[in-house]
Amino acid sequence: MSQKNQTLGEFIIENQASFKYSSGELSRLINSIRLAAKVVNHAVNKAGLVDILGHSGDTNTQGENQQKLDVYANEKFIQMLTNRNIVCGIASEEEQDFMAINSYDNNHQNKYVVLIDPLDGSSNIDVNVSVGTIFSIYRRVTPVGSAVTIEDFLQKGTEQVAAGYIIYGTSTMLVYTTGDGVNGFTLNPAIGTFYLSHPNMRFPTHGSIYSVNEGNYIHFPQGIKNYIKYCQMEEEDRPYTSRYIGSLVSDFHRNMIKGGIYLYPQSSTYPEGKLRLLYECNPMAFLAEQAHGKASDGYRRILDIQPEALHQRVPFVCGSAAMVEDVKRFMSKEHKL
Ligand code: AHM
Ligand code: MG
Repeated sequence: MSQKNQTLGEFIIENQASFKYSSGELSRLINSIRLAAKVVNHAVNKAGLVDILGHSGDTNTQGENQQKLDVYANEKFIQMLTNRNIVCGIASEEEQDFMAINSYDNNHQNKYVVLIDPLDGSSNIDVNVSVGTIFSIYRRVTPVGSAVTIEDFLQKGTEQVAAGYIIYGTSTMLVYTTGDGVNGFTLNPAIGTFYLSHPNMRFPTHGSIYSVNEGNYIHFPQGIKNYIKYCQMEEEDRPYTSRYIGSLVSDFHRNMIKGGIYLYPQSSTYPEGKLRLLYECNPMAFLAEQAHGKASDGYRRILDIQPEALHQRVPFVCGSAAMVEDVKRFMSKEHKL
C-alpha cells in the first residue's frame, strides 16, 4: 500500500477506489480539510508572534471562553468546506446550530455532512501547548435535493464514513480513517506538503500510561477512583505513568503510539462528562477502533450511543483495548447502569 515519500494527495487518489461509495466526493472533501489544516496551521504556528492571542470576548454555545484562534479556525474550516461546494451541511462545536449548505448550482445534491471541533484544547494556545482539530464525516440520511435536517447530524458514530484530527504539535500531523485503518501524515512546512509518515497506526493492546485530570479525583464515580488507585499500585507492570496534557488530540495521539488510556469521566462539575459526543468522542472512538483500541462511556461502546442533541456531552474512556476493558470492569463492579 504505502510507498516511500507518498503525499497525502497521492494517498487520497490511490485509495479512492476502496471507498464504499466512490464518486470522488469524499476525496474532494478530505482534500479541503487538508487545505484548511494548512491555513490554520500557519495561524497557530505564528500565534506567539502576532497579536492574535487572548480572549475574543465572545463565549461559545457551551458558555466557555472562546479564544481568537478558535474563531479563526472555525471560520476557515467552514469557509473551505462551503466554498468548494462539497458538503450539504456543517455542524461545529463553536456554533449553536447546524448549517444547511445550499449550493444553488447543484440544488442540494451533495451527500456528506461534516461535524467539526475546529480548535480543541484551545486554552492551551497561550502557553504554547499542542492543540488540534477534530472532524467527523457522515452521509446524509435525508434525500438529496432537499435541505439537510437535524437527523443528518444525529447519527450514531457507527455510521461515520471518515474521521480524523490534525495535531498542531512539534510537527503538524493529519491523522484519519475512512474505515480501513488509520494513517498519519506529517506536514513538511517548507513546502506545505503532508507525507505519509505513520502508516497503519495501532494502539498497543496494553499500555502503561493513564491520562486523566486527577485534580477532579474527589468528584469522580467510585469505579473511576478505584481504577486510578489500581493504576498507581505497585504490582506486575504497575504503577503506570501519569501523562495529561489537557488537549484531547495530543493525549490520544501519544497514547495511540505508546499505549495508554485517556479518561474524562462524569463528575459533580460535569455530570454528563465534559466532552461532546458528536464533535470529540465519536470521531476519536472511530479512530481508536480502527487502530485496534476501544472507546466507552464506562459501560457502553461510544459508537453505539444514539445522539439526542448536537452538543450532547458524554463520559469518555478511550485507548488501548485491554485498559478500556479494565475500566469497564471497575465501573460495573461499583455502579449499575
Ligand atoms: P474544549 O473543547 O473546550 O477545548 O475542551 C476539550 C478539552 C480536551 O481537549 C481536553 O482533554 C479537556 O478539555 C481538558 O479539560 P480539563 O481542563 O477539564 O482537564
Ligand atoms: Mg473541543
